[in-house]
Amino acid sequence: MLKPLEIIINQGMKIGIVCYPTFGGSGVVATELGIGLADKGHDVHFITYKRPVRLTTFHANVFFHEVTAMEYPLFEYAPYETALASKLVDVVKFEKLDILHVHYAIPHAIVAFVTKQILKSQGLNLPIITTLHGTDITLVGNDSSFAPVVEFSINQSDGVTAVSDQLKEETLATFKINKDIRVIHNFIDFSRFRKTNKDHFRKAIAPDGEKILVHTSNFRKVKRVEDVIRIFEIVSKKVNSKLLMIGDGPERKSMEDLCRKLNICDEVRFLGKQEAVEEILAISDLFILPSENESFGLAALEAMACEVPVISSNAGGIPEVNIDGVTGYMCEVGDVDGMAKRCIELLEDEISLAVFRKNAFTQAKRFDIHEILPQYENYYLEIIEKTKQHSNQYLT
Ligand code: GMT
Repeated sequence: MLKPLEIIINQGMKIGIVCYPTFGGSGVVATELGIGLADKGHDVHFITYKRPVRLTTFHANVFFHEVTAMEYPLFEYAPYETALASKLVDVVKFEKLDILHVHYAIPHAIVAFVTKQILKSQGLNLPIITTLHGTDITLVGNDSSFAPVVEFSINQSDGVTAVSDQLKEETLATFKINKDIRVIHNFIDFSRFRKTNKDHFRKAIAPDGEKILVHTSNFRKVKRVEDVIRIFEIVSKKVNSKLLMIGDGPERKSMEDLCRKLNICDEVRFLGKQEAVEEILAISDLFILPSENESFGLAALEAMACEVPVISSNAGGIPEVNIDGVTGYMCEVGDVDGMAKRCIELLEDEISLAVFRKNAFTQAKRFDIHEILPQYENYYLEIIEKTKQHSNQYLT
């Protein structure tokens, strides 16, 4: 089944990608990666329960296979994992995939392992790669209801990547891992995320020349959205400003209530989920990310690519993206006063703000998709080759 490497290199790879199709960072990274690989001539097959939200345009090399788990009165929850594994077996065999890349360990890594075992019983050897994104290791993955499966399935993957050095270290500290973990940082597509002139839009949001602060997230506890509001409340007393809140999630309602209580509703706009985040970033002056934990902070990188400096916590992998005193500022988690003070400092000093804007862009360039994509391609080839050698060992 495994083709010679020269043929794969010449013809392009046939890659299966499994991810969450939602607005979450892991799904966004997986989708952008797949599109980027398809642009380079590989065939990319997305296998998931819904068309990924960022997969908006037609691409000749991109295929989407929808997974549907059959409903049956006996099932309180439709068994998605079983349906996904069955779909994967079918797609791998029919489309002759060279490799399967799953994003977010739960439940995708164990489903990939099961798929591999089924194919093995039919004489096929499928290389599988798992990319760890963050909460699949930290908040969720280390919970005792998931941990044994997460550890086992990571160890059973032929290749494992993490989106930051810090996430790799955290994985090694949390689980007994006998696999080498390759760090391949998240990336950004500058053809989409760049500063464009949206002055008309800026005038609509901030007609009196107010500064614009912005936050994007899934509004979960881990994002500490309340800190964003409290930071803004302090800032708005000193600097004429507006706050744009992008995204949706469990904390949104209570945050809207908090804005009412603080009497800042006229200054804060909740925009909900947005497809064209880059248009809002293009008119923003500062990005706020006070997260409790963040393996990387893709939202911060998207802001920096649009020349928006970041005021953040120093949690997890954020320091690998935001450089304190250069591309923005970092404070301890929960240091609302500290973050507000840094916001005011920058917003009141046009010259520094302009320098930080340029620095943010320069730092974002390090994560240009064109730099990171070849790292994935090379890693795929390395794992395909290793898997082949491994199966030859058993055949001889
Ligand atoms: O936020 C999550 O619960 C999971 C995940 C997601 O799908 O949004 O986010 C993680 O993956 C992103 C992409 O690799 C990273 O940029 C985020 O930092 C990371 N979130 C956390 O670690 C909380």
